[in-house]
Amino acid sequence: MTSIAYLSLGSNQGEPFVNLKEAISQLQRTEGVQVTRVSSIYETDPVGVTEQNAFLNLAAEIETGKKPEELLDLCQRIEDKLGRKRLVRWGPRTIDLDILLFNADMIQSDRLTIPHPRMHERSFVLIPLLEISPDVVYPGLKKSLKQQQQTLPDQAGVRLWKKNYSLLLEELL
Ligand code: GSY
Repeated sequence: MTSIAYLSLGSNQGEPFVNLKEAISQLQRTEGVQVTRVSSIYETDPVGVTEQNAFLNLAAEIETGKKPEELLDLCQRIEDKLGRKRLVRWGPRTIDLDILLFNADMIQSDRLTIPHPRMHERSFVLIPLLEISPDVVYPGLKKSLKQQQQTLPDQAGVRLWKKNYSLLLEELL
């Protein structure tokens, strides 16, 4: 069965643009994964530990035959390959791949909580996500994600970094 999943990618160490590009490319090259949409790239103020470099963030939609835990394994393998060290919680990172949504499933296991438990509080996640899928549904939330995003106080911390640039097509649109 094919599932649709949404991922949030972020980087603020090394060469963030190169890291995002490489992560998308590795997803695309994985059997059983098709990257179907990639948002613009946004420069975003750090959330959590605020004394660190700004991030580059984007959202991606994939179609996959993998199960959620297999997708998590893949995301962690890509993070490891790109040199991510899990040192400081909320701290700087070479690359982060978070699973936001998996179909309209609600999943709670030792390793995985889907929908991502903090995604609806973060403009650096919601702005790119709503760009590629304006009507996407967050199961269990009473309002739309668009309405939710408009209430967030951190919107000014999310700025388009490369307008109309598609990492999926690797070209200007
Ligand atoms: O949760 C992902 C890593 N992360 C980020 C991020 O990707 N972007 C911004 N702006 N702040 C962040 N804080 C953490 S932790």
